[in-house]
Amino acid sequence: MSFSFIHLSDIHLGRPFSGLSEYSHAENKIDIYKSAVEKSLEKVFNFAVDKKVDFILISGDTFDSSEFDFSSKFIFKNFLKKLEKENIQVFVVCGNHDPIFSYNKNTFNFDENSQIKIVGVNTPVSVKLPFYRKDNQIGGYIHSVSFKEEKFNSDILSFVENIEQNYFNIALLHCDIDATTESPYAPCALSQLKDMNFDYCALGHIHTPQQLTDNVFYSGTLQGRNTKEKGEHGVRYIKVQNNKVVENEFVPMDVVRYEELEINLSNTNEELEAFELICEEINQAISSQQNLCETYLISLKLVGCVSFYSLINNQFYEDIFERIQTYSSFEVYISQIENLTTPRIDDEVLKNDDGIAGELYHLLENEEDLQTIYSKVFDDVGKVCSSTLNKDEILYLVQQEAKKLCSNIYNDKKEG
Ligand SMILES: [Mn+2]
Repeated sequence: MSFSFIHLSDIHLGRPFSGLSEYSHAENKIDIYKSAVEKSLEKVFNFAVDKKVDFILISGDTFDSSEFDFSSKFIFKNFLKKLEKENIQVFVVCGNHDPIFSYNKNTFNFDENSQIKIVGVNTPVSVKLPFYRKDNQIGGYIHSVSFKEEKFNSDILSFVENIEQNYFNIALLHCDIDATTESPYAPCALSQLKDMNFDYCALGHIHTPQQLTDNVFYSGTLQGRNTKEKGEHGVRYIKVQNNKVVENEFVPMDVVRYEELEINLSNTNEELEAFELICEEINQAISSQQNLCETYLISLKLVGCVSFYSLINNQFYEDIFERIQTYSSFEVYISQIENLTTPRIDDEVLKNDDGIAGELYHLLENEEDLQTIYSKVFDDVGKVCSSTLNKDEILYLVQQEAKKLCSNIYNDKKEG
């Protein structure tokens, strides 16, 4: 007999998007962010119906704060009611952001006979709850525990009951596995969790999707909300046949995705070229993704030694923020730009420099000296690496690179 379920976590309803620079046009796209989490939940709902899953597990931190705002309450209740209508059971555990007291305080409750179980709210605090397959037979048990307050630092496993033999057993926990932090939330040793022989462990608390063992997973936050939560976010989909997991996959559900990109501008000669390169690299980075997202928030790091250094200023950023949308084939916004470029120094200045930069520059200018160095070093290198470039081409590239090095040495000296 088979059944399937979805594991998601850390929805953090009510949490704002952050990591957007002050002049970022992305900041004005409030409507995108406002609806992002609601839209990802809609995706989860459609996926659940499409896959005809038997139940959904939510591993804590559904709400960002113990003060549930009206809209967050509405979104989540609506999501649960829709699932109830589809006869899909939901098991929710409380997290450190939404401990038991917050559900009671905000009168967010369900009848104890409801298909929706919020552990510790309409069930006892520590539970072994049966879940039902579509044929109304018990498919297995969900072992879970919620805590009353935001802080809890005793071993969580001492509250978890042993597995039911001959059934599929799931641990649904909001916890810190093998945490090294000073005050971890609900600490849990991975080795001990493994010893309890659960068939699947649906964990929450860590926002990056992670697989810890064959059957221990953090599904990660449903929708990234800051630069640290970059890359794909979504849920895990699990299908079980005869008490064995036959499908276990990560399914992206995010509608806004943070990405980080480092772009080297060294080979561009003017700002327009730099702008074109930035657009090109962004498009390339996105189009190479296996699972595309609706909207991207890119954090750019610009590096390299450039001749138009003084032109990389606020106006340049504004132009990128404004025009990126037109030049990109995707819905892209720049969340922030970090400028780590260095200025390319004028040949005249280097020629007259009496330091190492000047010395190196003169060496490069002297074709004979360079040929000598080249013969000494690169002939040997040439023997071991088969390059399609000829000697002159390599020499030219070395010269170009070395001139950038001159600029960097000159800049370093000035800073020092
Ligand atoms: Mn969380």
